[in-house]
Amino acid sequence: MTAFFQDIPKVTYQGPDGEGDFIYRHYDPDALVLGKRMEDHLRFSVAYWHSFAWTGGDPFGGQTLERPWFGDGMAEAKLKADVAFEMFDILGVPFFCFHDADARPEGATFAENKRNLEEITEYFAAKMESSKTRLLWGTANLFSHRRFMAGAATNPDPDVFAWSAATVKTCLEATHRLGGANYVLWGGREGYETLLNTDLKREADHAGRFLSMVVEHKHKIGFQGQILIEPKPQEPTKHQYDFDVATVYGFLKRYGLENEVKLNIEQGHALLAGHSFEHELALAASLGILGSIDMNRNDVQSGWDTDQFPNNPLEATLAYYEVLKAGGFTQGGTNFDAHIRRQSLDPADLILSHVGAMDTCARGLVAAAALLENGALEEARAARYAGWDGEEGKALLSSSLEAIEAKVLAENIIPEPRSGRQERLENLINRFI
Ligand code: XLS
Ligand code: NI
Ligand code: NI
Repeated sequence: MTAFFQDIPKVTYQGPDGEGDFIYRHYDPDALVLGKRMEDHLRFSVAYWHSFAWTGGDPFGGQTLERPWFGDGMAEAKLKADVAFEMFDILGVPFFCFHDADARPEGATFAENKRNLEEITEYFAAKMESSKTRLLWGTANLFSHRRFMAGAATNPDPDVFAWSAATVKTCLEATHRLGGANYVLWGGREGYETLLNTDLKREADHAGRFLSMVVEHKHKIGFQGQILIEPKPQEPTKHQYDFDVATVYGFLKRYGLENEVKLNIEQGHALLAGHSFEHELALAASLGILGSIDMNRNDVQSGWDTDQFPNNPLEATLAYYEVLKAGGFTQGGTNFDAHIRRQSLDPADLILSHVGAMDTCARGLVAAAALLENGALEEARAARYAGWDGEEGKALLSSSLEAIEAKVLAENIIPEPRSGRQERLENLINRFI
């Protein structure tokens, strides 16, 4: 045991009337929701980067957090892993996620990075033997180092493409070694700062080829996890190519990858794209590409990805309603790609941020399940389209403009507008929160 979380007890479910801070009031892993354990529905995951690698910096000031594992060496990387697995155990979370750069020291060469990653991967593997926590997904950080400032797969310099492809190979293999359920690609610098120096067609073709190579390698090594793209519209680049669900679907179709790649959808990114989270989830589900979620919210007043822990049960309800309606997670899960605030210095803050978020999501899941079981929302939706279920409605879709014109004239069709009943449905949702 390290000394970092000393005096912090293991967090367990005590129910809504339990006493104290370090308890779950709603997250009861074994409780059955729609016949499935809550833990198996939500599949919570801790994000290694925000919880253990973030220093508290923002654009106006540097480090505020001081951690005994901050440093460049392998010893620090291992201490970080020790503390991380202690936190997974305190929280009882079933999963974690990491980027190569969060977990291993940065080397001077690619070979050194590869060796460092392999060493830390073995260290993780040893820890996982005595931990219940599994790997939800691994990923490569192809955006922080200055070599990636003009992109990774879409960089104008073939050497950066090569470095990036080689790096993704090592990260996919590390994920495979650790039994990861998914592999994520978030295109942190895949976009542009100015169109004036950018060849859109070439960059898209390179990104398409890059992703195809990832899929080819997945099959070559027998990785069974899902390959996931994480959309985001802007930040850090002015325009990011993986803008939103619709854009990524178009990209996957263009390069013939729509049956190979699914999406990891983040609440905050949806808002940056001018959508709601539930819109992005519903659209991905309707396209058959809903893979996993990053459940971190943005502040509505800020124009950037603040990555806060979720604390709004209504938002969580609407999100899990879409997830449940789509059949729930199979390989995906709920990753907290969220970080504590700049002033949250204490080890306890790190634990309590997750506790609150997990309780919020649990409330959302339970409400969503009850809403789905109640059926009134789906009944209302079905009733709204009922005209299409009859023979006449169906015949219309296999008709022609000419035949339809004749029909409208012959039957003197005059459409009668009907209420969308939005307020009734909003009130209905509120009854389940
Ligand atoms: C950044 C992204 C990032 C990905 C993983 O905004 O959310 O954290 O989830 O690279
Ligand atoms: Ni994000
Ligand atoms: Ni994310």
